[in-house]
Amino acid sequence: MVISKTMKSDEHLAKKIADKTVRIGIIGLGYVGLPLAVLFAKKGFKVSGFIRDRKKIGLIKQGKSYITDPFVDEFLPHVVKKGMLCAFSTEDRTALGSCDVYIICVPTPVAPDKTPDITAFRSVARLLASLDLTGKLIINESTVAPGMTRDVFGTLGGTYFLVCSPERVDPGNDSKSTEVIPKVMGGRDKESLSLGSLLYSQVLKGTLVAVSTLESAELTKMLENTYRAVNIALSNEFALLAEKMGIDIVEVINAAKTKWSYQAHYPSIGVGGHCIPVDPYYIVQYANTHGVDLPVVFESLKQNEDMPRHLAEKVTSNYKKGNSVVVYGITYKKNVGDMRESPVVEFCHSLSSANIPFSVYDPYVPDEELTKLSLKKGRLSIVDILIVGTDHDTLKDDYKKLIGEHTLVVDGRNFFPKKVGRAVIGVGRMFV
Ligand code: SAJ
Repeated sequence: MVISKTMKSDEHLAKKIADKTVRIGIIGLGYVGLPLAVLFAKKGFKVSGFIRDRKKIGLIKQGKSYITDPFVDEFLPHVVKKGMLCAFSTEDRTALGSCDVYIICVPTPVAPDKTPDITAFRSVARLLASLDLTGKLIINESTVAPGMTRDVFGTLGGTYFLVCSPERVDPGNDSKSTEVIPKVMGGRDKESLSLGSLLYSQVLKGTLVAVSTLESAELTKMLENTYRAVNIALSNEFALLAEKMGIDIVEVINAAKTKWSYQAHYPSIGVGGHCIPVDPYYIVQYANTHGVDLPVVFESLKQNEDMPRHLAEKVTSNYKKGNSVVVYGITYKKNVGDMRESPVVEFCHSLSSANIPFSVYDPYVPDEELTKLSLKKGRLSIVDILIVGTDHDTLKDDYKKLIGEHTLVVDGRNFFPKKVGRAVIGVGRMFV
């Protein structure tokens, strides 16, 4: 990216970025921030990572990861040992003040009533507002509704640059590391956008997609994740119809996939994670505050949220007193250890409410996490009812130890392509 001569006020920062003497501060070291911190450090930048959890600071100092990410597993020990990545408490004002660039990667969840909760997002703004930000660059990667970056980070005092570049991490997908994913970004002004582009171009191989404003970047992320939530809901709705008609919905989806303009989404026990079931509530609230209703979005969210109950009904209607019941997999999607917003946790609550005793087996979840949720740890032995909560790859081997001729399988992920055990009741399909 050529730095044009008119950019007097940011030439100094541009030069530090170009010669990698800039100090990068990444605030929030979770599924988004930690891979990004390792990537910048691996590419030769000095990175300070900021996180509240002192235990995690200690783990990083030992070069140990606490997320499921093969790239971090491989390179974190190296960059920490070389002193290219150091972890600090968010309270460490000296370390914070020594950075030239701040990349915000804090969670933006919803409250139990589904209203956006930007407490962590706002607390970062308060931290930065206490510093001298002159000539510095703030980049927001956290997912927020249009206008929130400008509202919360636009008036912190001093002359600084501001960019919004929403994260697009896909946990558990090794083929889509942070380095290769196309990067959308919008700047408060052209100088900010140029600095953001220059910085990311130093570490990313994916396309840099510049948009005209901060709000365009925010709405881009909202659209792409809401699109996914709505299309999953469409598949769930068609699955309910297919169940009534005795049609195999997976066969139908795979046939539809042969059409160029159809992108396949699959029905399941539900939609979890910190993105897809959450982000659309930000845009629903934003639209409503601007007098616009989004009924398709809102109804889709409700459809997805009803799937755990729908699956639980398949168990309660087949359960006989004394049946042994195991839920295989409780995380929100396969091959990750994350239980945030997991529909399987919701499903387990429904079983408990129906007084059905069950245990949970998930190779990605430590026993203490199950204990925290008052869930009984299951074993790999033949059961009367097996529920597929999460279709971890490990199920390919484990199922043989769980399913006997009499076992009923309630397959929340349509993992099984044909009958096993006594019968398989899937989501929009059944094998008897
Ligand atoms: N799910 C379905 N049916 C589908 C796809 C997903 O029920 O056809 C469920 C999953 O089991 C999971 C939830 O929806 O519970 C979310 O699935 P996901 O694959 O979208 O998982 P995430 O949350 O890790 O999504 C991430 C997101 N990345 C970011 O927000 C930055 C999302 O934008 C991506 O679309 C997604 O990765 C991806 O493309 O894989």
